[in-house]
Amino acid sequence: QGPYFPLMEAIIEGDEKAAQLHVRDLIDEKGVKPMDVISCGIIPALEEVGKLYEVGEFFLPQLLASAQAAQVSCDFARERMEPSDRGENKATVVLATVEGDLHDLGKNIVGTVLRSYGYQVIDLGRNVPAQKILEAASESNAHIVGLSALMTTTMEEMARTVKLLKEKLPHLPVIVGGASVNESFAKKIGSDGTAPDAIGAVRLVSRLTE
Ligand code: B1M
Repeated sequence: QGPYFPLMEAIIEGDEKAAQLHVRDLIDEKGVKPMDVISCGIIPALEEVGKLYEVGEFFLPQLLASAQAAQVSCDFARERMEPSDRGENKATVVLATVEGDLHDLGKNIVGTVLRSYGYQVIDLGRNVPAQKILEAASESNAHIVGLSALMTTTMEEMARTVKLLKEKLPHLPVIVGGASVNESFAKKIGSDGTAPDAIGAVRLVSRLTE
């Protein structure tokens, strides 16, 4: 039980409307910070959904419904966020989930938190070809690129994307993330680092763009 329980339950059940109502209640009525709603309510609910899927209790349609409820909840929380540092000239970050990968909930959370810290985020979406990421990074004069991938197959695509970016824009920092990305993989593929979560991503971006 606890204040986040109804929201988590709504996300796990894939009930978009109820999830949105609970997020509103937590933020507008109970005064909970939007960031806390994401890290203590939405992310743990998604972790639970992931476990249910892995043990075969949940199937794809339920996963999709939960993902949708989580996204709607996240969007609502983002609307309520106060940028902590708007006005400061913080770096431009190009974000993308690599080609072949449709998982974007984690990337979206990373984008939300970066924006709330005052970074300018150009989110290219999911299933984004390496060439398109390269073009966007160079046209926007990005200070850093962040790539996300969740599947074994798309981790290979992530490696190819990092390689292309490093060949064409050698001075541009590239960071990577996603459930199965770790420090040694990040290093092996020639990226500038990884972070296990959104706050870690903000710290890394801050360190690499100062
Ligand atoms: Co799929 N899926 N999925 N899925 N899905 C996984 C990844 C899987 C591990 C589940 C499993 O089978 N155990 C498995 C991959 C296995 C593998 O390759 N090793 C899998 C599979 C197989 C598939 C399909 C192939 C299923 C099918 O069709 N048979 C299919 C693939 C489609 C495709 O991509 N081509 C598929 C589809 C889907 C849905 C569409 C239903 C949905 C995604 C919806 C969406 O994203 N819009 C979905 C979901 C929800 C999951 C699980 C259950 C949860 C992922 C998630 O959103 N987690 C996942 C199982 C799991 O991870 N336990 C699974 C919550 C999210 C907040 O965490 O993304 O890790 P995460 O992001 C974190 C950190 O990793 C980090 O910060 C975030 C916030 O804390 N982070 C970064 C992420 N990006 C970062 C970037 C950074 C820094 C940090 O710097 C740039």
